[in-house]
Amino acid sequence: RSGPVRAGGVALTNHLILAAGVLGTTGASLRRILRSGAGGVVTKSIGPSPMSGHPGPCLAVLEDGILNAMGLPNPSSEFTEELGAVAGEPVIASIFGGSPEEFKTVAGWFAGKVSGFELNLSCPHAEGYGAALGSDPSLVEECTRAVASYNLPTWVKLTPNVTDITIYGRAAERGGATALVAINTVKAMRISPELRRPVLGHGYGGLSGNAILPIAVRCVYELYEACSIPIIGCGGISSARDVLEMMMAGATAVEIGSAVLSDQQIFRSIERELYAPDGEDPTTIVGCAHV
Ligand code: RRO
Repeated sequence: RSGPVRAGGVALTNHLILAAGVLGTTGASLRRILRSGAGGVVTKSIGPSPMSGHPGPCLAVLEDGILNAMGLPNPSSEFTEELGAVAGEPVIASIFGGSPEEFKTVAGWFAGKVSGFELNLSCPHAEGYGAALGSDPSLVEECTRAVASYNLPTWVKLTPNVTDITIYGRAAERGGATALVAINTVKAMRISPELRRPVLGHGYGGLSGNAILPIAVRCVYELYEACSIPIIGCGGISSARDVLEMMMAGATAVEIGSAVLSDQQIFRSIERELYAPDGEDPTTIVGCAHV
C-alpha cells in the first residue's frame, strides 16, 4: 500500500521521505526520486546568499557510513526556479539562515511553492549557521517562530551533537513547529595515516549512514517521550526493518539519505516490503507515533 499519510501537516504518499542534502539540488532529481517510490522529498538546504561550499575533499565513504563537510553549497533564491518541475508534489524546502530574520526571508521565497519547511538548525560544520544556532534553545525557538508565522507546515531538524536533545525539541515545539526531524549528521573525523592528514579538507565533518542508526533511534525515542508533536526519524535507515524500528521508537514517518546514494531504487524496494499486500499497515503494527 502507498496511500495518503500525514506527517507534521504535510500530505505524503507514503511514510518514506528523501532526506535533505541528498540528490535534492535540482527539480529533475527531486522528481525522479518521487517517481521511484518516495512519499515526499526534502530539498538541499537553501540559505540567504549563494555559497560554493568547503574546500575538498568534501565527502569520504567509510565502511559503515559517509563522512561529509560539503559546506552548505547552494544557489540561494535561484533554487526556486527548480520547483516548477515538482509543482503540486510533496516537496519540503530545507532552509537555513544565521538569524530568525534570515530564516524568515528564505522561507518567504518558498511560501506557496512547497508543501512545508524544514529548518536546518543542525549542520555540524557550518560557522554561524546550523548547529551554531541549533544548540541555543532560545534561537531554536525564535527561528522556528519566524518561519511558523507563514502558517505552513514547519519541521525542525535537530542536531544529535548536544547532551540533551529534548531541550531543543521542546524549544522548537514552543516556537510552533509542526514536527521534529531527528537527526542531522553526527560530528566526526577520520585521519589518513598514509596521507598524514584528515580525510576531509575541512578536518571534521558530519557522519551519516548505518553507523548512526542507534544514535538516531535513541534521539527519536527521547523526543517521543518529551514532546507532543510528530517526529520524523532520520539517520542510517536502509531497510524496511530499520523503518519499523524507527516507528517503534516513536517516528510518524522517516527520511532516508545516505542509502539512496548507493541504491537509487531503495524507496521502491522498502515500499514493497513495508506495504506487502499480505502485510499489515506498519502504522497499525506500531501504533504509537504522534499523529
Ligand atoms: O552542506 C553540508 O555540509 C551539510 C549540511 Br547543510 C547539513 O545539514 N548536514 C551535513 O552533514 N552537511
